[in-house]
Amino acid sequence: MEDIEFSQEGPWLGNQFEEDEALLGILKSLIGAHLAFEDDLKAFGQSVVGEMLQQHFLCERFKPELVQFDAWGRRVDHIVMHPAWNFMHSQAAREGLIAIGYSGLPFCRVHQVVKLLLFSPSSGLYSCPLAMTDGAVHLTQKILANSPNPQLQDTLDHLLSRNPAEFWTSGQWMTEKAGGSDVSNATHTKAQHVTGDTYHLNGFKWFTSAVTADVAYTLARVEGKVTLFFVKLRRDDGSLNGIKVVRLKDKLGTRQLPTAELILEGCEALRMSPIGAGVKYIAELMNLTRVHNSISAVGSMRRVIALARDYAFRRQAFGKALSENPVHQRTLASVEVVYRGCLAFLIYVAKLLDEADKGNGLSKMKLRVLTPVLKLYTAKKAMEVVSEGLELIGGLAYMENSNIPGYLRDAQVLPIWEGTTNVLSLDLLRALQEIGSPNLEVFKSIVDEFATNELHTLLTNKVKSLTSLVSDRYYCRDLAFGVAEVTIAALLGWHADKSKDPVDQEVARRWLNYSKIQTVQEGRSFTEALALAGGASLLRVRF
Ligand code: UCC
Repeated sequence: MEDIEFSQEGPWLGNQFEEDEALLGILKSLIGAHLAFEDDLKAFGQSVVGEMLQQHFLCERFKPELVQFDAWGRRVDHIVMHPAWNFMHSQAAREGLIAIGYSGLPFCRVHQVVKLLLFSPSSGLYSCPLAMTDGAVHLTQKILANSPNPQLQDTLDHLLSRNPAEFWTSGQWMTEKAGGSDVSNATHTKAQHVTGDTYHLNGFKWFTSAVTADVAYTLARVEGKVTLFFVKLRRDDGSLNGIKVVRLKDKLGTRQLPTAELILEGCEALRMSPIGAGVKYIAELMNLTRVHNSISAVGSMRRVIALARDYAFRRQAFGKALSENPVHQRTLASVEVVYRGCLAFLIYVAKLLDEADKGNGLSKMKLRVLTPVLKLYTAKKAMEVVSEGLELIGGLAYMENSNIPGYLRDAQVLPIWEGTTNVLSLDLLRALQEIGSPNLEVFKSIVDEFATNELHTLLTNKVKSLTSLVSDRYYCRDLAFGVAEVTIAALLGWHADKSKDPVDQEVARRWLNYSKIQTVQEGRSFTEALALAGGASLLRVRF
């Protein structure tokens, strides 16, 4: 009878900003002791485990539906989204999840990235339209700086609005039936000139963020050359602008998203790049969505670790709580080290974004090379950490009604969309050429900036050994992983020196082991502190 009545207490989540010692620590090291936006992050850290979390579950539970025809046979191509999706839209606007990044205030990009990091695992994947919207704002600003355009300016105002009724999102349609990586060759959509910069697009877009966005950037051929276009999805009367929704995609994960195949038939569009410069222009947008991909990756790592850590205090096995079991502690500590490494990398890149936005040329160069590396590395690590996190919780985390499996399903897309690991490794080679750093000078400069004493010699030698991989595309993936791990080693070592926190010092040491940069003796006494930092959630919300 006792067995029948037993029920296991599930994990709880506390304030996702306040409970994350690692996040506050790295922020203080990288941007200074006084964070002007700390109060905003504290408040938001609580919001993401409140009603938002319940709405997040609903987004996954109630998938988008396509209604192609109305009762009278009229083609409508309406995509029905659950109200939880609209809730996320309102939250995104009110919380300024796009606007904050463009406020011009000191470290506004870091502020935005950390807010998105907190938002992502509670966002019902609204993080995806926000990623593209952020990329679109960045690209639109660049275009407007060279050629003023009232329609585009009005769009920019909407994309930056904090008013839910006026806030717009943007899509990014690059993939066609012939492929998603080799965009230049796979783009078959044709643009037919109408007048001025106005064209009509005809073609088939194979993976799109559907017609729930307000505007989109896309590619089409003019005189046979791939060119960038801007599309407003609906006409003033609300009808679709020469767009037919063929079907919604049936996917392994990201089921919350209305990913759709679209046929463009006379879709009115504005040309936004010189003829043939489409890929180069849209890369501006893509580079930012790649940073967002990393935000999602690091956010999902953090969420499953938070769940697994809290659960370790609630679950008894072999006569004691999991939190008292040494091998359980060590495994939790090992994923925490990977999370902290990826987090430090992400916050550093967010700081570079801030500096680059303010015109710092060196930061722009670093950002160019680090963006593909950050994206590919964190995406792969998200798979590793999220999977381990589920295992740490056990069989109940495999059950759909625990609301945990979605994190694993959704993590699998991270290494695929926005450029696969191989495509991004090749992009690293392209970027090294572009910025004139053929022998990894840029990574040597990062090591010089951050690594001190013996770590400096160790990492300099490591970069030297990686230099031999630059000339051979066959090894570009090893190169990308190598430079990611060196960058993280330098950042963690520097952070530990600065904070003087023995746990940070242990993380930096364990990173060397994890990345096989050097074999070091693990400080066993730190395992518990690393695994269980913060303990069970105090300001608790049932997950
Ligand atoms: O759209 C998608 C799904 C939407 C959902 C998004 C959610 C995001 C995250 C959310 C979190 C929840 S997925 C589709 C994404 N597609 C991709 O990412 C494409 C992947 N393929 C590549 O990145 C390839 O490397 C290509 C397309 C760039 C290769 O094209 P090309 O034409 O062969 O490239 P080229 O000839 O090497 O480059 C053309 C120009 C060059 O400049 P110029 O003309 O001056 O020589 C390059 O230097 O573009 C420049 N370029 C870049 N510039 C190419 N890539 C970049 C870059 N990354 N940054 C700057």
